[in-house]
Amino acid sequence: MKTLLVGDLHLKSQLILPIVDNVIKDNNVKRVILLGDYVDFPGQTNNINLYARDLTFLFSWKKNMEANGLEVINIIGNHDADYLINFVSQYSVENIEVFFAIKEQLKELGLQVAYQLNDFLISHAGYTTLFNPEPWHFEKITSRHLHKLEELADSIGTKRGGLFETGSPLWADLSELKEKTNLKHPKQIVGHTPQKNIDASNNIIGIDTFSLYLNNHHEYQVIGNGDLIIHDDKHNELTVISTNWGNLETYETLKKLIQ
Ligand SMILES: [Mn+2]
Repeated sequence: MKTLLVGDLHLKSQLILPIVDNVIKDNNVKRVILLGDYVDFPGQTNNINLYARDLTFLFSWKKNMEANGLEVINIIGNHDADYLINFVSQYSVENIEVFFAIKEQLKELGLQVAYQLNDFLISHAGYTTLFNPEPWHFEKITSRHLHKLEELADSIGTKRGGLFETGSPLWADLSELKEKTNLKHPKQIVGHTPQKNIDASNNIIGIDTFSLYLNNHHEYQVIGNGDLIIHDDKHNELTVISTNWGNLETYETLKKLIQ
């Protein structure tokens, strides 16, 4: 059975999931794992229409996939966790009523901290020596997990401006994860740290290839090439799939979406 893994979406579901749809069809994918950070977009913290439209699109996409017999796993990212624990950060949506509406929408998605895919441990940012997977990490997050989720959301490593030696599975920078990999889990696939492309030759694989940044002229630029990765459990094999992310159409559609 084939599983497709997709990096951080950051309110670009409407742009990325149609690309994902094609890859699913072409490769007979039966399970999709989204690696978290569904919300927040640099420079768009006041764009409540973007939040509303994109989360609605993501939610109906998931329902549609499930209706067609596919399994969709939603990993939680640090941006999503802030909403669940009522922490309004500098990159959260600014309108407080919208903040709570987004929190409810995220809860509806059914988020979890980690997923075990054969011998690959999947999470938003990865398990370093300071963190071990706990049973609740593999369950859908409910209100009784929020206290523990808060601990993960507060554990930020020095590479991301925190005080911890490394970040939690919501926060670890890819360099922290590579330097201090939890040796009980040598093979991990993560998002969270923007990558130019996916390099599947390492045991620690970063797949955040859809992230954008604002350049000096206040224009959005892609960082990565939109690579996706498929796991086939027949031979426990990974295959990198390239996409047409970052072409002219990407930028044109993006302009329309953020209006
Ligand atoms: Mn992140």
